[in-house]
Amino acid sequence: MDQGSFITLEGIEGAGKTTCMAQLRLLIQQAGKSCLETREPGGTQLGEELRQLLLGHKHTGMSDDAELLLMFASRAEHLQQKILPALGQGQWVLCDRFTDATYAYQGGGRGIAFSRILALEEWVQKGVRPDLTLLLDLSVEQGLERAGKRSAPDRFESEAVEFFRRVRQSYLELAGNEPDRIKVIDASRDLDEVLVQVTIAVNNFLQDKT
Ligand code: T5A
Repeated sequence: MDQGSFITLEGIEGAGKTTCMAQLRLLIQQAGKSCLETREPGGTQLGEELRQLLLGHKHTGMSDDAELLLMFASRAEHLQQKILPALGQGQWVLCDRFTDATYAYQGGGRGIAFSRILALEEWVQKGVRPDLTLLLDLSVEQGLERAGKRSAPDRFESEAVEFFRRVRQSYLELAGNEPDRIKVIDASRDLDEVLVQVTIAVNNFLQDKT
């Protein structure tokens, strides 16, 4: 049986992850692979309920540690119920955000020590990490403008611009540390050009796999 791969999309708000997911799925399917499309926080019934708590405005003053632990609670369930079974069956898993988002938002954005996040990552993921991550990078101003046109701000989108600058910076540092896994896509371009970059990165990955 073909071995599946785990691909994630990352970036600040409005970077175009949802828009690029469709292209990603198309490329993987055209390569003859069966795939599972999912997202974090969420992806399972429990995860989607946690997502509502995390993104909604009911718990605006939630502590940073509670937020971090809820992200990993959602991830633990997601791995056990969906991601690991799919990979085990040779499926390709395409996930809108994963643990890089935790380093960027809870680490860079909120200021939680990376060592704490690493401890949770090791505990919950037991070595499972994405094989390829596409980081859609653009300025905070452009991202928030795009996100603002799409819908009313959620709990994260209500943060100050400085928060997102730290998130973006953290993402770029993660990419700098792992250039083989994390491919930076210039998401400030027109959609057509962004999709070309996504296609090149995915095709290179598919070629390396075979
Ligand atoms: N979070 C998540 C954490 O804090 N820690 C974690 O561990 C995890 C997993 C999740 C939130 O949770 C946080 C981060 C997030 O704040 P989300 O809904 O997954 O929320 O993430 P968002 O970033 O809010 O998702 P968005 O839908 O806002 O952004 P996307 O998906 O990146 O952007 P998209 O594709 O919806 O595009 C936004 C708009 O821009 C247009 C689209 O048509 C759309 O209208 N657009 C473009 N316009 C012009 N040119 C382009 N190239 C365009 N690309 C897209």
